[in-house]
Amino acid sequence: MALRELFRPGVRLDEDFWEELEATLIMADVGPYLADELAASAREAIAKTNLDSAADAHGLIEELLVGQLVSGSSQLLTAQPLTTILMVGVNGSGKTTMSAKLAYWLQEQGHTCMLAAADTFRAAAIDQLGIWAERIDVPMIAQQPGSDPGAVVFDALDSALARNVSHLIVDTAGRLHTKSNLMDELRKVQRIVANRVGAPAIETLLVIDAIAGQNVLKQAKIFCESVNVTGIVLTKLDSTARGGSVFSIARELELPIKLVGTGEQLNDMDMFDSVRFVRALLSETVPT
Ligand SMILES: Nc1nc2c(ncn2[C@@H]2O[C@H](COP(=O)(O)OP(=O)(O)OP(=O)(O)O)[C@@H](O)[C@H]2O)c(=O)[nH]1
Ligand SMILES: [Mg+2]
Repeated sequence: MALRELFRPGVRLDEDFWEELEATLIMADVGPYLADELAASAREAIAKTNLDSAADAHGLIEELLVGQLVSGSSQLLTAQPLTTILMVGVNGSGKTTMSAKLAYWLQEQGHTCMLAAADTFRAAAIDQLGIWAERIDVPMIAQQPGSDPGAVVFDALDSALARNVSHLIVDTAGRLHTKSNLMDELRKVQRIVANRVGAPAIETLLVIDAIAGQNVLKQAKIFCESVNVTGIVLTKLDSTARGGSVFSIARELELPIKLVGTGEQLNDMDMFDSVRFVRALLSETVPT
């Protein structure tokens, strides 16, 4: 059942309602523990009112869900003279695509960007970013496949500062959180940027695929333990009705969600808006 149906006119706030709310949240991938907690706290909040119809309680329950989601500001960092944005995450989560979308969006906002191809594992990865860079007319700094990502970033910082661009977006290789040597490499990249422009000028975005659901929490935690993650990017929201996993991730990690990806095209990106996100989740038809 979609949550929207739950709030249809005539539904009373009885035992069945609370059970259905919890079940529906679980189906939206909020996670059983959090679904139980959310339903219980909504019930408690509603008990303090004299509301007795689901339709009347809709707004309050929506507010409560939004409250659980918001952790810190969703605004992207702005630093002077240069903001460096590192895209990190497991393989295939959408880092390269989001790097391009973000550069495109920032340019539209009047900023100037540069891309750094720090995924040096595969020649195809450099080419993939290169094609985007050409399409959006953003300069890209790259080296040979197999070169040190730290060296690429070092070069890119030089170029970005010399050319006076406002944002350097660094696309890193997908890596499993269990590979400690690769996590060390990421730490090194972060250190190189920090040495050059200072740690507060780095936005490190953990890119998470919404389709992966609840499983990503563990990997997200390890990324956060390894590097200083400053925000979450949730991709592929167009492919799933189960974006609810973001509730538990945002809460557990105490990180703001900053951007969402909603498709494969350049325009398929939004700044995260918690109210809109919850509304979409509430109106989603979840398969039963
Ligand atoms: N539907 C949908 N597809 C997306 C979205 N973002 C990325 N993709 C697709 O997901 C696939 C992987 O995207 P990439 O950007 O290459 O992911 P990546 O994290 O850079 O992958 P690796 O570099 O291999 O770790 C591509 O086919 C993208 O077109 C999204 O928001 N929605
Ligand atoms: Mg990539």
